[in-house]
Amino acid sequence: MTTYTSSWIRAYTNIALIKYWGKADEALKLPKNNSISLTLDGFYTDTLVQFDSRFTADTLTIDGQEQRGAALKKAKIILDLVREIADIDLKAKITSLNYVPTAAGLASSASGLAALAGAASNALELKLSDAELSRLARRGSGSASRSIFGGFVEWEKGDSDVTSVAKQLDSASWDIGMLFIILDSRQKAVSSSEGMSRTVATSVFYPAWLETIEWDLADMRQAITDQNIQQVGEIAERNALKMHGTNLGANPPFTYWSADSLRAMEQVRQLRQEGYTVYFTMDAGPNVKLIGTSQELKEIKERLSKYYDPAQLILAQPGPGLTVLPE
Ligand code: 2P0
Repeated sequence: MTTYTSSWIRAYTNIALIKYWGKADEALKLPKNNSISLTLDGFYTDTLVQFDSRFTADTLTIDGQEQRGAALKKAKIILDLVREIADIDLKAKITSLNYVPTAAGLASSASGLAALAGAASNALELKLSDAELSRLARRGSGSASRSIFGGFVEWEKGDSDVTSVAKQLDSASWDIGMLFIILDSRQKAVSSSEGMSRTVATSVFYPAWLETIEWDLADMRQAITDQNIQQVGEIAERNALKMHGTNLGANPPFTYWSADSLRAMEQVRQLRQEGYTVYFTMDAGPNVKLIGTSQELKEIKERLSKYYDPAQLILAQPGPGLTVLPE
């Protein structure tokens, strides 16, 4: 009988300030462009992986629910890779808990696949470096490569499985936070994978996205070095709008925006007119995420509470990278 002792591993979610939008290699999940994100403390996934010769199949339980289909298939990508590295063929039991506020509808794939990469590697005592863990997490979900690290993180697109990894840019130990406006928790009509592949294949605006991405990346790196929240916010907002613009140029065109998203964006512009240094970003869904200092975001949360339920407004601070939980 072969058993390994394993620990619970925690990974926090991240939000991109410069978006990952488009794959150069679908199977390896190599992106078309570098992306820059902020790892947050508010939302995370805890995962335990156990390999045991008594198991007859790989199993995955998320929040007590046994998963089959797409979630299990993604998890098996990571399991197969660690089995190959360790040169074993034991089956695994994955137990995962998502700490995302109820009905928040936030993608858990970044924290989920990063925690799985960490936990699977921990279970087999692989002693992978952070770069190797980032590479492993990437194979599950592109954005998960960034959740291995805390603070500001850049995922280098690279040109091979080995070189496409994330690294920390800055620990974000200065005053920057996010306020999530949760507008809809339903499953999105166009998944991010489908959205990005349709955009790469058909959008007349996609070449412009690639032509201008290096400027956004360089400007964002500088803004982070300068700890300039206004610059970080301005660049993140324009990059998000540009990403969403590429979707409108796809065939058939699509958008992740709802009427409520537009209203929230307008509220942010109004707050700026009143003197707040606040900006927004959006991902593959209708929720709007505000970027600002913790004090201003606290005031803004208060101000917006006349339009939204308390559960729709969630504050988050910069968070750490992959963490081994105590026994
Ligand atoms: C990002 N998004 O940079 C971008 C911006 C959504 C919008 O990464 O296909 O779940 O598993 O690599 O990582 C969401 O995509 O996609 C995402 P796959 P993933 O955060």
